[in-house]
Amino acid sequence: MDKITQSYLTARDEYAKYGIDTEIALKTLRDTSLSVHCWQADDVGGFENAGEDLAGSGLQVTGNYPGKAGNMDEFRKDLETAFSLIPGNHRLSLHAIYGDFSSGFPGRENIGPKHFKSWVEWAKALNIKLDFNSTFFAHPNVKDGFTLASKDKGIRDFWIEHGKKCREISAYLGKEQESKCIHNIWIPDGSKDVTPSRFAHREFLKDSLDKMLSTPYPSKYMRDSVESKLFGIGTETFVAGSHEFYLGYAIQNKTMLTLDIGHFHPTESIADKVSSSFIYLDELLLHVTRGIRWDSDHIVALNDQLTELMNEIIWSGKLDKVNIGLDFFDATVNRIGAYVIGARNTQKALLQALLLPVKQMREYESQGKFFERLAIFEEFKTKPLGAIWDYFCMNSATPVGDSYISVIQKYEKNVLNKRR
Ligand code: RNT
Ligand code: ZN
Repeated sequence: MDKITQSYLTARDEYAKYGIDTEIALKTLRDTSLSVHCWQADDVGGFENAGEDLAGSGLQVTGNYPGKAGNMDEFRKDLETAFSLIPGNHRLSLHAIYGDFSSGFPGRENIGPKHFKSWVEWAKALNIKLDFNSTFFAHPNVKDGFTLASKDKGIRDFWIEHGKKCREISAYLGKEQESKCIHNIWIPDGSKDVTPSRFAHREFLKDSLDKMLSTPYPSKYMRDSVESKLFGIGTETFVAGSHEFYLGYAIQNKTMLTLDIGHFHPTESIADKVSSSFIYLDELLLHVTRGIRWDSDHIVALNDQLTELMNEIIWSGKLDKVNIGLDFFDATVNRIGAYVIGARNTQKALLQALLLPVKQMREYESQGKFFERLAIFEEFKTKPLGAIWDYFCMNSATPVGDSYISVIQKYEKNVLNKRR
């Protein structure tokens, strides 16, 4: 018997002592798809080729690591490589700016399903399902930092039209792939300094969203999800789409809510928001990321923020109602490596949560034995999770342990370094 299986069996017995079935945990992990964000692959660049950068959008990608994908073929090849190193079957989350505009870019207000046909073919061939995001940034119509919440009707109408087109595209993707496509809505709207117009902007935002979402689509094809934020670069004082704004909007309009780990006060955790959200909402989208001091979108690490979040999802019994999307971008390291670290850490955190002694913790709790509840929880932090994870990677035909490093190094040498 190989060493990985041997270690797995020992670990399996250890967990079994606490009534935890590692096989069930592994099946759940295998069945849980991440929605992998496409934008780590090229630093949120896209294929519009309109020469716009991210200025004024509240997003900041730093770094200039060589080998960035410069066209659709390179981009897809990089994604395929990243997917091949992440165990399990996953989804790809596309932004509207990543359409196939080889026949010409018609403007964001005019994009349609035809610009995503080649994506559907690509995804079908690889058995990858797609999610979608309208792109409300990096565009001249971000006027004084505003889009849907702008005071200017022309600006609002432009972005409403873009959003409508993106919803149509999402429904097309969902129908083609026979799996609901989540359409995520995030706008950068806000103001650097004091404004007496918070209420006005939020009234405009509500009205724009109402108009944008007025076309109904079957929920088996697409669902909208709204993503809040506390502050961004250039919107330090005021962000129109705040948490309260969108929580209210989602409840009132039965949309989904997106919780991005980095979009709250730096010490505020979204783990505690999961159970509260599910009192009123039926489904969530996560943007798993890692903020350092601010919403910096660092590569996801296996840290407390993440493990607490996964624990809450499992403890609330809502894993099937939480869509786990990733959202980070780092241009200072190998971009494929960034994907692989971040995605695998997200999976590790989920596996860890699936292997906690929750039955025993609940039992202690019902007996008022709170020292024991904490003790058993803490003890599990040093249980042999790594052996279970390695076995999962091996059985998923992906590199075990750190062996993906050399695979990525080889790809860098043979493919990335030969670009341009
Ligand atoms: C920005 C939001 C948003 C973006 C992507 C590119 O703060 O997190 O989700 O990261 O749409
Ligand atoms: Zn996000």
